[in-house]
Amino acid sequence: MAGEHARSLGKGSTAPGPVPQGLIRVYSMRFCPFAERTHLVLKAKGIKHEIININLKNKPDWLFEKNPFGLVPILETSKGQLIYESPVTCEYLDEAYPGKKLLPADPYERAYQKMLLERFSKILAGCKTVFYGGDSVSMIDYMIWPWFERLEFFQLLDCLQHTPKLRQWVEAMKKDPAVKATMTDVQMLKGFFELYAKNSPEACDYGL
Ligand SMILES: N[C@@H](CCC(=O)N[C@@H](CS)C(=O)NCC(=O)O)C(=O)O
Repeated sequence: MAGEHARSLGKGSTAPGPVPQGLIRVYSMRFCPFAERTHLVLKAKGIKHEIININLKNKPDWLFEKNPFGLVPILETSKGQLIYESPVTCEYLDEAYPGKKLLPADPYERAYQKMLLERFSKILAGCKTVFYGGDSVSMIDYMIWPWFERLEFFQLLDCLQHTPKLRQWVEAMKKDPAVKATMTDVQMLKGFFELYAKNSPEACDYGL
C-alpha cells in the first residue's frame, strides 16, 4: 500500500493507520508537481518517509479529513499532525528536521525567497547567481523546479534557447541528487496526461 510505486488509494479504500514512530507520511500522486516539491525536500534532507499515493480521479472520502481542500501533497506525522499546501509542507520539513537548511536563516533572505515564489512566473530573468537563492541549491529552486522539469513534455524547451542563465540553472538543477531522484520520464508524463485528460481513474497509476 505504501511506497513510491504503490498503486493509489481511491474511493472505498480504508484510511491508512497511524504513522509509525520515526517516519513521516506523505500523501501524494506520482505525477503531481506540487507533491514533487515535498519529495524534493524529503530527498534533499534525507528524511525517512513513507508514501501513500492517492487516486485524484476517484478520491477516497477520508482524504478530506486529512486536507479539507482534498488536494495532495499532505504530510502526516506519527503524532497525527496534518500539514498541507506544498510550500507549507516544505517549510515544515525544513524546520522540523535537522541537516542542511534549505531556507536561509536571515529573515529578509527568507522573506525574499517567499516573495520570489509568489512572483514565480515572472522571475526568470532577474537572477545573478547560478541558483535562485545563491550559489547553492535552496528552497526556492526546489519550489519552482517541477514546472521546469515539465518543459520538454509541454514542448517548451525552446524557451531556454534565448535565456542562457535559465539554461545554466536547468543544467545545474539536473545534477542535484534530490532532483535526479525525483525526475519523471517524459513518456510517463505523456501517458499520465492522456489518461488524466480523459478523466480515467487509471491515470494516477499509469505505468505501474
Ligand atoms: N496549492 C496546492 C495545490 C495542490 C494541487 O493542486 N494538487 C493537485 C495534484 S497536482 C490535486 O491534488 N488535485 C486534485 C484536485 O484538483 O481535485 C499546493 O501547493 O499544495
